[in-house]
Amino acid sequence: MIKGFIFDLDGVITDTAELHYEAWKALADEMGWDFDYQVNDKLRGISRMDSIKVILEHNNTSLEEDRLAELATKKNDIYVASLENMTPDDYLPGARELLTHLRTEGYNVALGSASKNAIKVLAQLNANIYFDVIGDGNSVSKSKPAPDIFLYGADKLKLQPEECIVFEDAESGVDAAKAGGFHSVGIGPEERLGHADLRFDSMSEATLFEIKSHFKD
Ligand code: B16
Ligand code: MG
Repeated sequence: MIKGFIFDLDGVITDTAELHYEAWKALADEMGWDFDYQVNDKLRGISRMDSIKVILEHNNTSLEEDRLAELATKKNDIYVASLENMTPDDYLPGARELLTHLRTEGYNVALGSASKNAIKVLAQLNANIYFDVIGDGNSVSKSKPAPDIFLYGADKLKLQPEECIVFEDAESGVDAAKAGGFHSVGIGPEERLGHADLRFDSMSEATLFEIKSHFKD
């Protein structure tokens, strides 16, 4: 029986991919690195330090770990400054409706994000009220596709993985959900999320009615 939901943040509740893109792009331009939307898409769901390594690999470059951390911090400063403009109008269409419905129906809800800025994003959206548990980039050390962040959420909700549905927009996120024994809902295209148990092109299609009928709750 489904008792809980665990939501990824970026790409499911709100679309920060563009803000991440702009911040990485500013850093890349300064460093003379090639960086485009295709590379940005590979960074979905993966940690900040793993992201900068993907960008360097794309540029056939390598740097010392300390320098990498310094540059990742620089990118983060740009990203965090851009979050100041985020408001409660910046939910992805359908996300707030689903979260509200889950609250009124009494489901347990956790956040399972790789972002170390999740608390800030939730505050900008005024979204804390929808979550019983916050799991973010500071909660576990192994990032997606390891299942740790979702196992953390389920444990705090006092639920078994098979009692929870994970919502994800990243390939690595659905991999993580599967590795942990969770049900999965993918938000995005078939090419990226065809391996999810259920997939919607966007959150506006992900109604509780659709979800319940699929998972026969
Ligand atoms: P930060 P999610 C992820 O969040 C993003 O999808 C990913 O692009 C980003 O690199 C990662 O958070 C780390 O973010 O630099 O803010 O710690 O999709 O897992 O909610
Ligand atoms: Mg995401």
